[in-house]
Amino acid sequence: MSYRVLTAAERESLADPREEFASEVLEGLSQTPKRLSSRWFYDDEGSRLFQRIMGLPEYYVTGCEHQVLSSHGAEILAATGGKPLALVDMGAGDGAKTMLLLDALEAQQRDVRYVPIDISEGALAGLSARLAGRGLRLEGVVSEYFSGLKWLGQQDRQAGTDEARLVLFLGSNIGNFDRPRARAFLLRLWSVLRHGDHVLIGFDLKKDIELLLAAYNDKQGVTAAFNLNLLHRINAELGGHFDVSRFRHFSTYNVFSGAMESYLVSQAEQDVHVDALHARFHFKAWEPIHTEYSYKYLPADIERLAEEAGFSIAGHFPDAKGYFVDSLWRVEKERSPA
Ligand code: AVJ
Repeated sequence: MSYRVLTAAERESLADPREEFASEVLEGLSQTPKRLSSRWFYDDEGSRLFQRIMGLPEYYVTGCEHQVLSSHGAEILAATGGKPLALVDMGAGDGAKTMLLLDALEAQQRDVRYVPIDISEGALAGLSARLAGRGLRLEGVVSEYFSGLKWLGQQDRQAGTDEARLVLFLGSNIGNFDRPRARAFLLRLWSVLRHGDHVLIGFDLKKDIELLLAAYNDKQGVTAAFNLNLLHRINAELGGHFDVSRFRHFSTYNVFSGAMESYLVSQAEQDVHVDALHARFHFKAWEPIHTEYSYKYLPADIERLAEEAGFSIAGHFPDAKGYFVDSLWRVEKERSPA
């Protein structure tokens, strides 16, 4: 018998994102109930649609966080100490919110290195173009979040730097995880950070259900287009034959789990072939595909999550209406996570 161990480079070259999309679509549409993960929303068109969502009058999330960072940005940064800072951005998007923190940093004259991490090289190129001319040390990393963070850790150990780190996970992106997944994600974050580092996490709070329903069912139908774009993406990338007009967006609040849940509902009985998967999927009339969770939090939920993942809370920064909070957590290494 002989065997061969693949090198890291060989393994890397085999991890094809399109194949991952294909296998997740095959798996998700073969199950009952059918599901597709919200992580596939963000192709070029999906990212454009999400930019439009952030500008919608009903989608309060972005405006609230904008207000928090412009009024408390300086306070948040000051709470992370006085050492040179590595500002690590997971999911920077167009960088508009980061810009608010960078403005505050400039005023504090603190030495800063801005490290956005994104799997899309295009996204990082756009970001660095927008931030050019700010006289900022920008060192973007094209990778998955945790590979990027590990790389940063290695780099620090080799160079012996003693920067404080502030990791940003803004915009309620954590809401896409259910509680166990959120906990696992935060524990992983804790494990790659050092004692005394900080994370700033955006949580959307529980609130009047009418406001939630309006935010995920906007009048202009942008959120519907964003959700339906998943089917266009399957058509474009996997040779799918979805007639998108025969599906509708449906988003509702689950009072038991505390999450907005989004679905694509087949409005008729139909079969859909996806060429690249060599598979045909049957839809009963009014059968749903689950596509997204957006979990909403109580302040007490946030505190418990921090505790369970090994962080202490350095500050809660809510918007004026109390719809949203950016929560600043400090990594505690001397006590083990609960
Ligand atoms: C980007 C995950 C924060 O859940 O509110 C917006 C995505 N979906 N409208 C959210 C989204 C529908 C958004 N996050």
